[in-house]
Amino acid sequence: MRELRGPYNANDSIQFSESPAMTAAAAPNLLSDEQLRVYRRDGHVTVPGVFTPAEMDEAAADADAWGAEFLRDLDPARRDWYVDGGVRGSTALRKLDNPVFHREHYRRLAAHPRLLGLVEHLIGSGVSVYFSQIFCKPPEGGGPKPVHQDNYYFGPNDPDGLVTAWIAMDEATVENGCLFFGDGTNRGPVYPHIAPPGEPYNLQVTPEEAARHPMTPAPVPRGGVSFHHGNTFHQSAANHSARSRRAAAMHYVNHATRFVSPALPYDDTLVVRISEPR
Ligand SMILES: O=C(O)CCC(=O)C(=O)O
Repeated sequence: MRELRGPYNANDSIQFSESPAMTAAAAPNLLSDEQLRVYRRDGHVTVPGVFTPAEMDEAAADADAWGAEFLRDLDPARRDWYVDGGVRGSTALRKLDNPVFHREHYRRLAAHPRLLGLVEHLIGSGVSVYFSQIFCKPPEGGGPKPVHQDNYYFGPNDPDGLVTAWIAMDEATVENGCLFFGDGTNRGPVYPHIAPPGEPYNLQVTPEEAARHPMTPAPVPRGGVSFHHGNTFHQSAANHSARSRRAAAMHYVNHATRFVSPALPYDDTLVVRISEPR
């Protein structure tokens, strides 16, 4: 899959400048001991209030504007990858790839000190966003994402060197398709994945393996961030509500971690360096 080149240049240093909307929330820069314990035990932890409602308004507006442009210019050969097949009566995007590379707004979000502190607490200081995605999960049919492990998709050399920060731009509930996690699967192996015919992007663990692991819902308030380990089983249901469930997933790695055996092609020239080791 060819990527559009974005505006990011690896020599750019990311300067975080606070816009008026980026000042209000409390600053949970570090996880508490309890949050860290939960992450290590369950493979995921939810931190509310990382971003303000105004920050989420700006991020969602940027995603919507980019999405409209992207859909207008979308090559028909790539529609299956990006258009949500579950939504009837209109054309809605399922996802957008690499917002951190392509969009200045998401680059600033990825480097925001309130988020960065939490990420570095989990994987160490000095991090990059190797890949990022906006999951649109549109109302009235936004499709499900079956049970999978990010480390199968990414194949990192160090399974603990990657964490996904999933930012809730809308409140994510069971009704509109929040994530569900297999608690403790972070401490198990990465399992083989399969993809349905014609859906190479839809890698998932086998139904037999999925059935062995109970999945628990993890609702996230708007502006909260759900962090998950790359081995943790997760999935989301379809959105049959009237509300959208937009989320930005940023896949951070520390600087010792590379995607060495990825299941899909990831272009490492699109990696965005966010911070230096201290
Ligand atoms: O947002 C979703 O529904 C799927 C998210 C996901 O799979 C991820 O962030 O790794």
